[in-house]
Amino acid sequence: MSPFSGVIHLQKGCMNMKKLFALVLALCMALSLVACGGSSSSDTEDTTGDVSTADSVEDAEASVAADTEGTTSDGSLITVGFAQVGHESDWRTASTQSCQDVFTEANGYELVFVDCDNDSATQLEAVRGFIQQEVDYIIIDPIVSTGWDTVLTECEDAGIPVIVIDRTIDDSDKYAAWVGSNFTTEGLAAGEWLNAYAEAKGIEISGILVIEGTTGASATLGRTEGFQQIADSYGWTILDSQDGDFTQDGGQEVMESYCKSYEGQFNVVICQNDNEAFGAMTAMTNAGVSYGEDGDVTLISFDACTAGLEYVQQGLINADFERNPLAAPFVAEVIEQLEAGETPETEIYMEEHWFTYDETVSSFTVDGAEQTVTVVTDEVVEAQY
Ligand code: GZL
Repeated sequence: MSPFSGVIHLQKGCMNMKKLFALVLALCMALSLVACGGSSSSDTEDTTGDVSTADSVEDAEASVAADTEGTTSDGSLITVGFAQVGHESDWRTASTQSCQDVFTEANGYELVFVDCDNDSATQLEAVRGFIQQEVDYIIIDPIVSTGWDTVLTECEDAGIPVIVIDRTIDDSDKYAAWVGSNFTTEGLAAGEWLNAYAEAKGIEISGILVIEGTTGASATLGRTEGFQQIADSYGWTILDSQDGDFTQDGGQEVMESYCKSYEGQFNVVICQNDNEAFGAMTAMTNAGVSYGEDGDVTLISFDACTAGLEYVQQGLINADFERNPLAAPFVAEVIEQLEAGETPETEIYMEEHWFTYDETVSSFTVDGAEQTVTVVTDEVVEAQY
């Protein structure tokens, strides 16, 4: 049943035209009842096919300020449209699951989910579809960081608040809040850990190969920029940096090419997510290249999904830099604030950790800030997303 049949839900700051019209209608009816000396009906009347109205001005105003968790003041479900990047990695699966676990009917939500299959045109189409459906809120994890201002303006005109998670939108600020972490910091941390590790192990870094994430994704841009800064500061040579699209096949394909083109020239491989690292491990094994704690190549990854941490624990991935995918509870908090007429923080940062297989490097600094390292144990793997 459509959440709109028979109800108006009024949220300050996020009223679309249909709801605005209904509120005006309700207020006019209430005022006309008062003006005629008539009494407001004791219960709401369904005045048109698809809305019921408040009994009085006070009721109409009260419902705007209603502070409800997961449902609007009149108990209707809050509809949330989620345009997800795709299904390219373990991290993405956990991100999707987080939203599906939080935005349930039992919690007062109706989730309209679209897997955009890593296609930007599909993602823009999904957001426009949410506008047509007049959802209450839109969540976007943007595949790429540009090309957003036009559709976000359409959301704003429709009175539908947008909440961005994980990756960033860099060409528009027409959204209520962003929930995530700093990709550049992740790249800086990977570089500074590598320097501390190489010094502790007496490794002379000969050549570095990078398998990047999806071109244009802020995750790729930030991790690349951060690590490049450190490489430049220590005079390291990055032999090549190619797009592995955050997938296992992509990582394997790029690494197979690297093993041919740079045989014997590299002793560090940076994969911008775990699934790329899994593919790179297959390619290096097939090419007879050893990696990890006892290998010729130091292998660094990002995301720190459960499977990635299992390889860290085995010493096959030397270090894994986490990105927390469980953003949905933070988004629910933002929605509650908006429902209550409050203004959420525009940037909400999630905690993340750096993992390794042993205590060779127990701590290091990034821009002077002390960083701690978590050694992967069974308990750490068990607790991961
Ligand atoms: C990072 C996220 C990236 C992950 C990949 O926050 O956007 O996208 O690193 C995923 O696993 O594909």
